[in-house]
Amino acid sequence: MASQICVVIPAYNASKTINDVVTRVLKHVSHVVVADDGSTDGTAEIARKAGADVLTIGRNRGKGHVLKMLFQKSVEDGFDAVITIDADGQHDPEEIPSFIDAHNLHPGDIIVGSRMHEQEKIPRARYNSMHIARFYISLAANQFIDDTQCGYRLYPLSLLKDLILTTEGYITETEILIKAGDKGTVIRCIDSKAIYTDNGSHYRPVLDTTAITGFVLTYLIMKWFKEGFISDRPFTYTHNNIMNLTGKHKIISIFFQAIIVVISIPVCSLYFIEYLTMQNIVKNNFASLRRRGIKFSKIVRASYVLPFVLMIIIGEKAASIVGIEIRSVDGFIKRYYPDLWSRS
Ligand SMILES: Nc1nc2c(ncn2[C@@H]2O[C@H](COP(=O)(O)OP(=O)(O)O)[C@@H](O)[C@H]2O)c(=O)[nH]1
Ligand SMILES: [Mg+2]
Repeated sequence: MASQICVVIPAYNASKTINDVVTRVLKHVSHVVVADDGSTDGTAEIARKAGADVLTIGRNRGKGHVLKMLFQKSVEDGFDAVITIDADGQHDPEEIPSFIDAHNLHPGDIIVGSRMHEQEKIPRARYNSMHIARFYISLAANQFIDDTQCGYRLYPLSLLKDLILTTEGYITETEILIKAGDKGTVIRCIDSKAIYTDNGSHYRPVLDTTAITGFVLTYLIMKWFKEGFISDRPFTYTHNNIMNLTGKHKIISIFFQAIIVVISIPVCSLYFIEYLTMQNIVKNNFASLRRRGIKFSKIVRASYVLPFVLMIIIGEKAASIVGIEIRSVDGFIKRYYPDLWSRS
């Protein structure tokens, strides 16, 4: 029997676009749920009129929180899989059949829309950060994921039910990729159009990027520790891992991640020594890298280069303020944050 699939849309102050998105989505699936948590522009009412089922949450809780509520509702409503699509028109609903086709061929996989093939349409700063993000997130998820930041995805609900998700806001979608990938789930990318409009973003570049970076770095450091000493395979996710335990309390979690980020560079050097010298003693160390032929030196190099990349970006910004356009960082990023799976 074919999977029952619904579309869920987190929407926050999306009154300009939500009618069009819901109407176009309804051409492809019969059930659409929009979750609105405190929009002040009539988003919920417009979505309802367009034919969506609307979940109203009193105050603003962020994209991740709302997504988790949508997943829960979809499970209760008896669906097998959900497609998530943004409310601001950045994804083309005409691509829904491609997601469903990919799901029918690979029902256990997460299907992610990738916009990386349309680099010229993506704002340069965004593309560069997506490039660096996928380098680290792919390592944590045990596979190359072309676009780790796209919100247009299909998730099998049986898989989501089996993950403990502790984050909120914009981190949750990264958390799902990492935890699912580190459990052995295949994350499959299909081409998706890159649409950048001026409908406004709620993403806070410094705050949200810092939060995602903290989560990913902490996960990686814990994963490589575990690979050496506890697990006997490259997949290390377990329900009672330290990220899930600390994640139950926001303050503890922030504190824990802050400490790990501060010590991450010296830890990376210690890991490199362990990688080079202790394979015979710590038998399974860096299993996820060794089995793929990925050299730890490339990860060390990328991590040491990161502060310089940030400095170049700041320098380029300063130069552009006085009218000088420099684009030196793009090549740098391509070189130091490659796809380790296909090129190693
Ligand atoms: N319900 C809800 N949706 C949100 C919230 N923040 C973002 N979204 C939705 O998540 C999607 C992506 O958010 P956006 O701010 O456009 O992020 P960007 O595309 O990464 O810049 C859009 O559909 C937003 O309406 C939120 O706090 N609550
Ligand atoms: Mg957007």
